[in-house]
Amino acid sequence: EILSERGQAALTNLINSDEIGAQTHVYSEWPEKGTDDDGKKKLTEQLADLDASYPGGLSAYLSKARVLLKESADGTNPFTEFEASIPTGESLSYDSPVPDDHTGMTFTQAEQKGLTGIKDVAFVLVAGGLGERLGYSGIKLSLETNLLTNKCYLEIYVKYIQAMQHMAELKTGEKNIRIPLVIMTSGDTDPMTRQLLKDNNNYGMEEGQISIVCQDKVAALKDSNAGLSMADKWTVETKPHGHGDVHFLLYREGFIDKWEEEGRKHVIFLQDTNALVINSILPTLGVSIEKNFDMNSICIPRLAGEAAGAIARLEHKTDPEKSLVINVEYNQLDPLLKTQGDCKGDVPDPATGLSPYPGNANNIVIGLEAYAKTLRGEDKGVVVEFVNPKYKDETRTEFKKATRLECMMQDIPKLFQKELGSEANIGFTMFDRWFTFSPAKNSLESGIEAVKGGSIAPGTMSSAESDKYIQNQRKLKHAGMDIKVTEEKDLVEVGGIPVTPGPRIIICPGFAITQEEIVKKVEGGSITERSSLVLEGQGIKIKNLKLDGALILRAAPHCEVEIDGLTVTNEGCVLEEIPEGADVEESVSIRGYTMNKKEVKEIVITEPGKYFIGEDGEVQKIE
Ligand code: UGB
Repeated sequence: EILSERGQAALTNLINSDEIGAQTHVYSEWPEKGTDDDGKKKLTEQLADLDASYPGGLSAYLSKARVLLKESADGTNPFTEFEASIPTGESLSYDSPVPDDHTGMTFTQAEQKGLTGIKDVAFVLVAGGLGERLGYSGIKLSLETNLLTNKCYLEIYVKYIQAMQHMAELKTGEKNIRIPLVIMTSGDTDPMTRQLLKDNNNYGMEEGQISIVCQDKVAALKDSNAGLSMADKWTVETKPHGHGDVHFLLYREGFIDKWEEEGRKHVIFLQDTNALVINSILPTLGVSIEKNFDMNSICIPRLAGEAAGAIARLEHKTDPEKSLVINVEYNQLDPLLKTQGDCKGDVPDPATGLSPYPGNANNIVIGLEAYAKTLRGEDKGVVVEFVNPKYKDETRTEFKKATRLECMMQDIPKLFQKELGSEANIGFTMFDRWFTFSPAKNSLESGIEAVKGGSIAPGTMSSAESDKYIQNQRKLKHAGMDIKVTEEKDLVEVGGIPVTPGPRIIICPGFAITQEEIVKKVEGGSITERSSLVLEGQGIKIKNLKLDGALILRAAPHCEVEIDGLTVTNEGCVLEEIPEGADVEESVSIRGYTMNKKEVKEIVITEPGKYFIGEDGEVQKIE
């Protein structure tokens, strides 16, 4: 009678389902009533929570785990029935006028097509990962994407969505278009994510426009019988379940019904630390609309051996109905490829020096209609799980440390296939790497090691920042500016990581999100290599800029600013390496440098109106 009703029920469930006695260490040998009663209550409440948070309850979780752990111990290859081949998909290049073979659309056309669908999208940002590899104890969303604007990842994503809203309003003539954003957090990231939003007034998003769903951790398992791992006598150890939780959470929390009622058509999934990917959203959406894709993954050319999944066509050896296009995770690709074809594994194609398989940036555009149908099916959005125990020895019975079931959001094609059969229309769209992919995932130390080992994609905060600048160099060059684009050979090492010597350019989503806009807003001009430039403001048009130093141009909404011949020469900004062993904050040490803003010309216009700025930088109000 010391236990609550739900605690008692959860305990009874566990005992009744424990046919093989794998959980006796949890419920037997309890001390007498009166001793440790609080512990007993705490444990049974936790069992009840674990029951409630997993579809089918804890007993379903444990019986799935037993099956998967047995397969793992037996060394069962999950791909025995399949043969991987290189899939065909769409391919778009920012500065190529050549249309894609399948859709017949160029990049520009795909982007324009995407614009027709932006009013009806919803965004989902998976941000439950702690970023242990990055060596950062804060949330990854709070990391500054670059030191020129100091804007963090979350702000970049929000500003992008706001810029989309603005475009949608211009396109449709409708007012107050609001695109929803759901952030999936975990126990590790939830309080800090909420705090970040609160401290920044939701970055200007309306009350209720951002929703947070928090994924629960799952029970950790100590052995091949799926025995629960105990942190102490009265606490089950728990571990993260992976980003695959996002699907069932969106379903369970009612977002799917709500979005359907609102007439939305696509759901766009983003990861936490890849600021480049926002460029690819519109053209990918355009391809999804054109090809009526139920799922469309944003891809990049993959480096062999890289820690990015590969999109593959898995051909079922006997039943073509079961063949599908899906991500094969990086740790599974090499063993799979070693069992087929030339058996060489995850190696580069000698012709290109790259993996022949498209790299999965894991940002996905999903069609809501097929998604809703799939989520309402038998599995309710619980994607196929896997288990990856690290065994103590060859006997494959004991683990080095507790394991758990995991799941990945990119595994949803299996559910699409189950619910929609061969009707499931799944594809991918490939972009240039410079345009789409440079996540911050690794610590500076491991990045330096990777560079020493010959990697050109160390995946550090500093390489992510540098790649952002290089991308914007290319965009301004494409718009006709005289500007040097940093090539691989031009990179300079700062803090042990090769980065661009400059110019450092940030084009904020609030200036432009499409190629068409940039081309319309930028004309002529030149920027020297040591320069830094920030452009922010929908109404800015910039002609014949001559920049040798640092310039920040910002204009609030409803400001039209015409700039012609503006000439800026000053000391600018320089990167300064942090001396080894210096006592600096974590957010600084993960980069290995700071930015000294020695002299910066800053033009900020806040009052609505029309303005002109000429050679001397004087702001003249015209209307
Ligand atoms: N995440 C969660 O929200 N919850 C979790 O429980 C775990 C993660 P990682 P990884 O693009 O480079 C993915 O850890 O292992 C969020 C793809 O699987 O960064 O690098 C987390 O916050 C892989 O195919 O993933 O692998 C983050 O936003 C490849 O494409 C996201 O999920 C690779 O990314 C990814 O988490 C890549």
